[in-house]
Amino acid sequence: IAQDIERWDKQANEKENPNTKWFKEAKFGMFIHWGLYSKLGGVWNGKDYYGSGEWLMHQAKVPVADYAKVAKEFNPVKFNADEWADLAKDAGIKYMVITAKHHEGFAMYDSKVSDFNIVKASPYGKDPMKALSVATRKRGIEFGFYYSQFLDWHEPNGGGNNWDFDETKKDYLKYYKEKSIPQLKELLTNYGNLGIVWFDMPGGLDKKQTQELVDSMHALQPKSLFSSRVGQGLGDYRTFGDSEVPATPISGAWESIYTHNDSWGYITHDMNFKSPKEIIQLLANVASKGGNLMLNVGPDGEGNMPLYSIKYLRETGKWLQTNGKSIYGTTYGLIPAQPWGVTTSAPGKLYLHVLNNPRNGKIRVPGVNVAVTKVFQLANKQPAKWTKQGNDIIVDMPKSLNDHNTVLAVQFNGKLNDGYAASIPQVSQQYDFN
Ligand code: H79
Repeated sequence: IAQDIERWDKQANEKENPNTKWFKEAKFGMFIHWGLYSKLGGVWNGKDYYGSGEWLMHQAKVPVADYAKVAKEFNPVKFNADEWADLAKDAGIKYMVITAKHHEGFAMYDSKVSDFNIVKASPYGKDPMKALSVATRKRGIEFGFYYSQFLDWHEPNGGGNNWDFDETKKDYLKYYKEKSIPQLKELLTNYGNLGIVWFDMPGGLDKKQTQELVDSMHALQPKSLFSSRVGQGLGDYRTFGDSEVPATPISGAWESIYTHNDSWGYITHDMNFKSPKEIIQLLANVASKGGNLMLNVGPDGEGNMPLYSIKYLRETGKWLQTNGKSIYGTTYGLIPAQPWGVTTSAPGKLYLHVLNNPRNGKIRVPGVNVAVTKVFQLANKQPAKWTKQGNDIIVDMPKSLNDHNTVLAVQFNGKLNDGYAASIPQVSQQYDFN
């Protein structure tokens, strides 16, 4: 990991990959896990499994033949590409990545490579990915696919299934050659420009073979961004571990991934959805480190988004409508996290994300060694009172606080020193927080 961070930092400093520009500005993505597991909802033979719904086949050690029968009942008649794309748009999402095939091996699109797909093996008989790619792009949202390139529990030579198949007898290269690579080619050929191909869980290939895979895919779409989980230190941007935010700011293109409740794939009995406040604060926290948040939602087997996801994402979008300037197109905050919250920055602007409201109505911002011209509440442009004490500014919190995150914009002339480089300490405050 240390090596990985070093490499990514070096790459970011050396030469900016121009293809990552849109991605770095986007800040907020939607991840969608949708497959046969969505129909099962974390239940097999009447037994509830908690954790990650898309791992059900593995958790319950379901024989391939039994699992394949689920396809015959998979009929997401409620799926409406425009509704999903509208939700993403309303939520302030800038890119969407959906599972074309997860570890279960089922293709959620029209694949000629394997019959184990939604068009051939399911009563639905249509390609939802076609409709979704069109609806998403129509709204100015970048579209991309998740594809499990190594783990495939359906295939005798795919990685990960050790209950039906003997892992030691597998020919992984055969699996890559006959399913993984041809399916990836279909995805990169038949669905227009893909903003992202989200590889996950590498395995079975050495560095040279991984490079060949990347090159052959980039030959089809040079501008498409590949996640670092393609393996062997390759990929166009860095994806952190599942539900991980780095401790310190990181330059370059990177992403944190979280899921809305506790599972990626739909689970009937998981109601632990993050509130709008939690989503907004997570987004601010990730942006304050310089990265993107891709938040996952898990629609059910009929094609319905969970009602909590619809409600909470829309509310997140409302906050972004008036506070989006403090997120989109920003880079990491120039001072470290403070007791009241975190910061993001843009040229001439420091955005204060006040996540904890101080009881005395004042916040202290250290390390502002520039000429401040104005401090105002971003959402309504109301000026805020402030005073300077050395390099600190003390800002009076406005009367109308936002329940989720009150953003104050500090406007200044000149260049604010990078507080991280100058190692400005996190200041302690004498008062407590609501
Ligand atoms: O697609 C999501 C996960 O299914 C996938 N990556 C994200 C984006 C992923 N693949 N492998 N892993 C994550 C790591 C494996 C975690 C596990 Fe478990 C721990 C497998 C079994 C124990 C989590 C908990 C899944 C089942 C129980």
